[in-house]
Amino acid sequence: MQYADLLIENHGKVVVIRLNRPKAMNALNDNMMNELGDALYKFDADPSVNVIVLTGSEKVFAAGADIAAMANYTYADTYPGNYIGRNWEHILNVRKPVIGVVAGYALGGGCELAMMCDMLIAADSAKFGQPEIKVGVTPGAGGTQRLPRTIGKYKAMDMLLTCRMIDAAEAERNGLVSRVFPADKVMEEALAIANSIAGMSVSVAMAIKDSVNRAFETTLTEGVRYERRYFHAGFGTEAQKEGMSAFLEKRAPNFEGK
Ligand code: DAK
Repeated sequence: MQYADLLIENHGKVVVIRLNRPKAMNALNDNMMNELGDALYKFDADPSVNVIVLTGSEKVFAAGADIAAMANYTYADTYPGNYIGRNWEHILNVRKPVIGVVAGYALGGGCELAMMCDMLIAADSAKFGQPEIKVGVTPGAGGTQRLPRTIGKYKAMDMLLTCRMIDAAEAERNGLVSRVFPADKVMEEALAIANSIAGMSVSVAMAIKDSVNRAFETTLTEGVRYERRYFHAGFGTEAQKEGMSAFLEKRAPNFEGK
């Protein structure tokens, strides 16, 4: 599978998608976002893939939306043209786990894309920021919504209004990333984590992802009801029979195809 702005690597049941526009700091443009949507949908539908890793290079995850591409956009190009909405948010439709791995800069739209992943792992070189105000716009892909829900209102306001970047350690302290590794080890560690998830039942992983995401869209009572339906339905699956039998028989479970 060949893309102009992405690199694809297969690691067993894990596929790695790398954003790849090195000359423009992986700035996100229409072609890259169209390709990303295409790749994500293909791997989500591919039974040989259980987990998707989204990353950039060692230097940059993505330095935001492509400023050169959008500098001359008009209101008509963006609102009727559905800029962002038309191709940036395919990732939100992916049902398998998507792990974001950030090394170097994740700025503006790059930080927003990272926040659309299900889990974030960072290299100690990572820097997160929402500097849109400096180029005269508000964030347009969830920066004012996902950031405060993740790190809290006051930290988010600080980042959004002052353009201050936070490093990996601060991002971990504030719950934006779950784990930080030295830059030269981050992909190895991230692949180990992704492979451990890929060894579980893909359908259970998908149900957990769906339930956690539900928590951000509904009340606690409704969210727990939603979770409970998956839990009850789980007793009709091969994954539950295999997982619990394996525990009782003191052997490793085999969730292949379950
Ligand atoms: N877009 C286009 N090109 C970029 C870029 C970007 N976001 N970021 C970097 N580049 C390009 C640079 O122009 C430079 O190109 P050449 O001059 O070599 O041709 C090359 O990448 C290397 O960049 P630097 O020379 O600047 O490299 P440094 O290491 O010195 O600095 C940096 C790295 C990441 C700190 C710096 O490049 C930087 O500050 N970049 C801009 C970061 C930024 O402001 N990001 C936010 C972009 S605004 C909307 C919805 C969403 C959005 C907007 C509207 N609507 C619904 C309407 C989202 C907006 C954004 O994301």
